[in-house]
Amino acid sequence: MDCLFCKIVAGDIPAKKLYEDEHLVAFHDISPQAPVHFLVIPKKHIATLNDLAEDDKALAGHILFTAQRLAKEQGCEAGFRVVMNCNEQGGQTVYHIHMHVLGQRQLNWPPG
Ligand code: DGP
Repeated sequence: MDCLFCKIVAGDIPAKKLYEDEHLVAFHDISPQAPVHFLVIPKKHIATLNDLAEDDKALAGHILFTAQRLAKEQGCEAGFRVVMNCNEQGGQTVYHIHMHVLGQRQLNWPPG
């Protein structure tokens, strides 16, 4: 198992977890880009958004609704952003899908 986020799922690498259930884990990003910046990841290893399958529809929805709920819990009523980077040109650096949730500052558009 040579995947950083699989190691976080397994508890082999520590992370500041916000939430965990049978299917996913949410934890604070190690390099926060906003006062609130956490990641929601499936426990199942899926390398990129392109590898998400039809069978993963419920899991994808669960990730999105967990992001929504945790953003509220983190005080992001004024707004927040979710981001999933895909592959090199999309800015992906860890090849285990993750939804970034950023908030508690004004976010601008377009992103870099
Ligand atoms: P991306 O560039 O979309 O693949 O984002 C990967 C994110 O993962 C990046 O914002 C930094 C974060 N990250 C990388 N290594 C670790 C780690 O060991 N622990 C935590 N909590 N976050 C990490």
